[in-house]
Amino acid sequence: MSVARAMISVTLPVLNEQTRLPRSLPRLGQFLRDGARLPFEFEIVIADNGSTDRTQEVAERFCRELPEVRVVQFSERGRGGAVKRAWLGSEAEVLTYMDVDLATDLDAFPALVVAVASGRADIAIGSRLMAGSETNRGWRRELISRVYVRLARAVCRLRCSDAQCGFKAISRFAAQTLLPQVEDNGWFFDTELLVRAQWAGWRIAEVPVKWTEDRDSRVKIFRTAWEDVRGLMRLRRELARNRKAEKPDLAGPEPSGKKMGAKK
Ligand SMILES: Nc1nc2c(ncn2[C@@H]2O[C@H](COP(=O)(O)OP(=O)(O)O)[C@@H](O)[C@H]2O)c(=O)[nH]1
Ligand SMILES: [Mg+2]
Repeated sequence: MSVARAMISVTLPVLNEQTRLPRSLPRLGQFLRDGARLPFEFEIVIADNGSTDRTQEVAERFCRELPEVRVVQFSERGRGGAVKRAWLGSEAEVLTYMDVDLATDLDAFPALVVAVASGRADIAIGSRLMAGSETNRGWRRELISRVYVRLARAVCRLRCSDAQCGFKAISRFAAQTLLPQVEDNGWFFDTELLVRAQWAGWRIAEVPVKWTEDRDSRVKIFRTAWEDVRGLMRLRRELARNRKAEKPDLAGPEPSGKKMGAKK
């Protein structure tokens, strides 16, 4: 396989995004074609589960007009489930997703992809809470985000500085191994993916991002926080059971170290 033909996939999970999708998708397409300076082909996958507005119509129009755009549609709600479905259905070597509001500045995207494509990491995540990040958001979400990540670190031994930023990349091999183990299909999906990846020894790289809050949000903050806490406790119990049984946490990766585009 030649480097020039390697493919990255960018999933845009969407729920009732008839307004934000037409603003963001052309910008993203332009960036991937001209701005990103990545030597890879790309596809954009719009993953829509459960929209009740005109999102489907908008997505299908983009799909007809732009050859690099695909749409996947299904009924169960949840951002995690949408990302999982889109990633498992893609042939690309590097699978990424980002929120459709483009709250994370696209400037960080090449670093995210290169971390995985080069073989340096199996997963790369945008972080709003590490040195070099710039975050512009209200105090309430800032506080919740900081408290949550501390909790995840204490309860589940997470070592990342930010779990929930909607800006992530994963190798196809890691995705195919890890995704079937991830039970959550909602907002906790991201944390569960990272926790399971760390338990099993996959390598995670963090990339600092510029992040600007878009106040148009699908998140129901208290319900989501409660579901996140329940998710952490579920993983905690699993960790305790595994320790008691003296099992290795989960099957880890075969160290591949293979770079994307390397000859097979
Ligand atoms: N496919 C899908 N996408 C969702 C769902 N819920 C939220 N999203 C998408 O997830 C992304 C982040 O949502 P947003 O409301 O901006 O979250 P916030 O930035 O954390 O407030 C957006 O692209 C949403 O359209 C869902 O149930 N299914
Ligand atoms: Mg948002």
